[in-house]
Amino acid sequence: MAQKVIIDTDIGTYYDDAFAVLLAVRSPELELMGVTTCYGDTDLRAKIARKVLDVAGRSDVPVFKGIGEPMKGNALMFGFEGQNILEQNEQLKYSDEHAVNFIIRTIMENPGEVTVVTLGTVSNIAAAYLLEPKIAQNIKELIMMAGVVVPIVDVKGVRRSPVEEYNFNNDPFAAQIVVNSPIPKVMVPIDVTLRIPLKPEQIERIQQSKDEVAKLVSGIIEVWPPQERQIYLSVGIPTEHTGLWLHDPLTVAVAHDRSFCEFTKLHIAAEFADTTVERDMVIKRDILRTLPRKLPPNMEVAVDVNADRFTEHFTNRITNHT
Ligand SMILES: [Ca+2]
Repeated sequence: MAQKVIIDTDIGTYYDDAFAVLLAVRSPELELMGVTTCYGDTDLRAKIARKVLDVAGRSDVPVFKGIGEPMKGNALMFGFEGQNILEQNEQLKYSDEHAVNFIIRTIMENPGEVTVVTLGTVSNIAAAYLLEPKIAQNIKELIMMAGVVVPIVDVKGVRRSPVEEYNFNNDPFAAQIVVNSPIPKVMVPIDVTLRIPLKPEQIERIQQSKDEVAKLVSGIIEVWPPQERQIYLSVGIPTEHTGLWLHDPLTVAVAHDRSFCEFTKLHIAAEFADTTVERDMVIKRDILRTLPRKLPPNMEVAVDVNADRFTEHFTNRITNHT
């Protein structure tokens, strides 16, 4: 039987959420029950998700708008926000039900069966847990693309991954609620997902495919690299490290096949720790870190990935090539 899954996403901030939703609809191992949106303009995100699902021939999968504002502070916005996905003045209708309500209702109606995959902030799942703590006993598991466990430093000593991870830090108090909750958790951190860029040959196969889903992915690939370069420049990461990383698709895939990654059980604390921000040479005290502790494990954490196997799996599914 296919694994029931809800995808909670900040689709539009980055290219790979759309890739992840498309991989999910191309995975017969998954039953996509709904897509919920988080972070910033969640109405726009719901429209992008609706469009992506419609193009993929999955108008039957409902989309729900969720929480855009973090519990404290403001949402930072950047990204391509639907370029080459949405057309001007397009009318796109999604569900009237709130994302948080949908998440609670779906978990409680299907006890032990629903996996929630978060690909952005964990604002919606934190709110769902506060409103109905019993979701912790009724969810199958929560799989989060979030956190950094072992920051990557390359042979030249240049740090290739941030120590502050974007999804948790865009709503850090929600992240603390979720990490400290009894919800069964799996974390796929960015130091693992930065090991899986699409290879040039795989990008070419997607771009040459006549498949509708592959064409949509190609359209996104067309607009993304120049923007990614801008983002890297703005945060002080060397631009030679830009790539088409598959952060969110990998997180979706482990919902049905854990063997794409190597997992270990760890205790991960979500704490505001003094952090040196190298580009500014300042110490910041408001960065949420995900720090391993010598305590009883509170989650499963991906520590490695079979990059060749996963990038091939993604390319084959997107081009409908089995
Ligand atoms: Ca995302």
